[in-house]
Amino acid sequence: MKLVIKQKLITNMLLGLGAVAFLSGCVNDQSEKKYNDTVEIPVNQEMIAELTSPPNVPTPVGKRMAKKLIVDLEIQEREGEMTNGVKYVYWTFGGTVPGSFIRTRVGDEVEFHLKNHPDNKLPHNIDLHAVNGPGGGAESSFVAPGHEKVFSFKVLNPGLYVYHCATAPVGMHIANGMYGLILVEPEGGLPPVDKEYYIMQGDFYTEGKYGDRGLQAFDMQKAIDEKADYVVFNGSVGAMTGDNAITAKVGEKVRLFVGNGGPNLVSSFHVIGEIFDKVHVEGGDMINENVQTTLIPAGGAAIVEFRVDVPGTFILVDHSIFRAFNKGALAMLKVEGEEDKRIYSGEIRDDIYLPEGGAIQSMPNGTRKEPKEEVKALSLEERMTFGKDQYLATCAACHQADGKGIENAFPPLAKSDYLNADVDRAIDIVLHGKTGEITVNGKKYNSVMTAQALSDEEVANVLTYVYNSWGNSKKEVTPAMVQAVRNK
Ligand code: HEC
Ligand SMILES: [Cu+2]
Repeated sequence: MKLVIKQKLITNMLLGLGAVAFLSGCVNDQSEKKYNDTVEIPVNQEMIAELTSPPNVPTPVGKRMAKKLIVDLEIQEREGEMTNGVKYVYWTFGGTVPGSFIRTRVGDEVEFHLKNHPDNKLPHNIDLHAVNGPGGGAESSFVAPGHEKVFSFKVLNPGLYVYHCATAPVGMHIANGMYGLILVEPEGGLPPVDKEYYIMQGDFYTEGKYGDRGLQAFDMQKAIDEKADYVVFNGSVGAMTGDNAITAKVGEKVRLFVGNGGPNLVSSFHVIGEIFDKVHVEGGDMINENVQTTLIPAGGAAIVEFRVDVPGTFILVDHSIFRAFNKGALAMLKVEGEEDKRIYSGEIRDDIYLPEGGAIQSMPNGTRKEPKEEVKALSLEERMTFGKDQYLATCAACHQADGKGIENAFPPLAKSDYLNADVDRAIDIVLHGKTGEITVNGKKYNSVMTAQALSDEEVANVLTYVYNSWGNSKKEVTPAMVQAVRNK
């Protein structure tokens, strides 16, 4: 729209028409009318904006009047987990990737407070695609660590917009997670639905390959070459799978606010087993219906809506499918409720198909295998092998693959006097977690370890591995010992 106006301005000037003619709308243009209307919307009261972390979104604006909306957003540079055992230093708007969701309505006057946490190392700023102004706010918001910048803007155009950091090197700031969404609802709000969620895709570039353990640095060359190691929803592999899946009940209308932070890749957003009843194409006014896959450009967004008809787990993917199954671009929507065999039958029959005249034989029903029994370690060696896998999958993210921990955050398990002093206490920590001050090898730690949901067998394996590695006291922990502590 900005472009349209500029073009028109030039045309008007060429024709020698004045600004009066321009504003009175000598050309019959809908969007022009809308623009003039929204800029005139009065604001009276002040209100602190509700900001939410993904996958949640703030309360809909509903029928509220336009207001002066105070947005308080803090930039935090912080270490997070890209996937099991892989750490990454994310730069964030509000502590999460994507950043806090901002919800406004047309006519709001946003007073934006951008704070750069004093512990951060770099200056940042923000470019909001919902802003009509130079740099989308970037020029007014450049802020050093330990400082706060304030600027304000009138929200003119309804739609779903990306915001991102635009500090040089811009690509690097975006690649480290500095993006999020700001929604501008029309007057009266979007039509109500049952569930709303916030999802944003991003591509990441690490020195190591996908899954290489430890703290991974950003790789500028791979980013320039657009060779992503990770393509994920909401900042990490599995951020929205398993227990973190989003949910709905059969019959509910679901609305997804989907963004793409890039920095490089375009998303072919698709939900396996669902059809989008409605898509607000590119986050704008145009609504397409009955869509299978919608394209979301880097630095763009879409609002997709669908009613969930049957129960099950629906997989959200970037349909550039290697990204989904090999780079992390996979999320889950779990739907509970009554089946409807008219819509989906489930498996009816498993027939053996023999072409060329062979008879079609029926396989007996109910041949599905039971879930596998837990494999039990039969020797110390096996316990060590299973234990190492368990350790890398569940403990190494914090205590590190070499057991040395991270100073001031995660105590070492290697040559740990605390660990070696008391086996039952170590078992108890793994079963129930630990918080409060402890001293390990002369250094104080005061943090939180969450309880690990492991079976007796798994706890025995992992602790046996820990006790028999890195100069520790070589004890074997058995499932019986774990059970005894569990029953205490
Ligand atoms: C999310 C991070 C995290 C994970 C995952 C984690 N721990 Fe911990 N662990 C901690 C923290 C933090 C402490 C210190 C808690 C405190 O300050 O009270 C700790 C303390 C311990 C201690 C006692 C202190 C020491 O160094 O001897 C043991 C033993 C331990 N963890 C074992 C494990 C094992 C085994 C696993 C995997 C099954 C595991 N932890 C997974 C964060 C974690
Ligand atoms: Cu930045």
